[in-house]
Amino acid sequence: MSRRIVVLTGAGISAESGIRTFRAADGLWEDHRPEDVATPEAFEADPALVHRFYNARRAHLSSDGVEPNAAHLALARLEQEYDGDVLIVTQNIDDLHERAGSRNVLHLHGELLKMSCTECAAVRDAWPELGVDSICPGCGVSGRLRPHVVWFGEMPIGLEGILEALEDCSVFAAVGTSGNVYPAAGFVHVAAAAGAQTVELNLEPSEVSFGFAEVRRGPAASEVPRWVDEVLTNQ
Ligand code: BJW
Repeated sequence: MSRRIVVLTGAGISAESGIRTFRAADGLWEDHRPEDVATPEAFEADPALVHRFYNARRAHLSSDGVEPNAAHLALARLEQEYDGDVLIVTQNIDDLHERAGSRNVLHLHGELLKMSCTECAAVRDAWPELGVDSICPGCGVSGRLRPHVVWFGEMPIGLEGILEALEDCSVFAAVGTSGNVYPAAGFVHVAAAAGAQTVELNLEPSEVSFGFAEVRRGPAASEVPRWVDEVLTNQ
């Protein structure tokens, strides 16, 4: 088996950086019903609302005080110091792993700082504000730009490569994800079936905790550095 660690991250890893999770009582979707903003149908029905939601999140991500926390930094250190491969598969659309120094990062659900064009399919860095009249700089068509994110019913990004990595990893860790959303929630089963050690790091039990050989409870900014230290010490 390869010396490969796959780390799946979710909204919980960015909570201590000041980015709200989705499903907490005070979460992002407290103010917005998921079906109002996180489906292609919602975007078609009310693109202005969906653009406002993502424009606000983009502005927040770029605001002072939103920085990688100790969990992001520890995963970057893991990639630098582990004698093997480290792949971060994040469901998060923020760029905090990259800002922490991680290089091998796949954004399963897209990236907030990118936009795509439904006319010409080009993906580019997003402007701070997108709107219903925005014009694609590639094809020149108006009203076809959208946030480069994966909504319910859409195909996650990079799934084939992720499944290959899961089928050939020695360790699988999931950090700060509730296990509500597939296919990510099923990754632990793929890794476990392939013989990987599995560990969940989360403040609370997730919907798929039962699938992990080990669970560690606590805030990511404390638990992840502790786990990374152990992995590097025992490698
Ligand atoms: C802390 C912490 C701290 C807090 N420290 N921890 C029935 C069965 C199986 C699948 C389906 C089904 N019915 C429908 C589906 C498919 C559907 C799905 O899963 N639906 C469910 C509702 C059941 N999935 C899809 O449609 C996906 N596509 C798809 O399936 O394509 C077809 C296909 C794929 C593969 C094979 C064949 C076909 C697409 C899903 C797209 C999800 N998109 C979103 C929005 C992205 C853009 C945006 O950000 O706005 O992605 S939804 C939202 O949920 C977002 C997140 O990435 C995702 C996961 O949320 P996450 O990260 O887990 O956050 P929370 O808030 O739920 O949890 C936070 C956790 O952190 C909690 O556990 C806390 O305890 C913890 N925490 N503070 C540590 N300090």
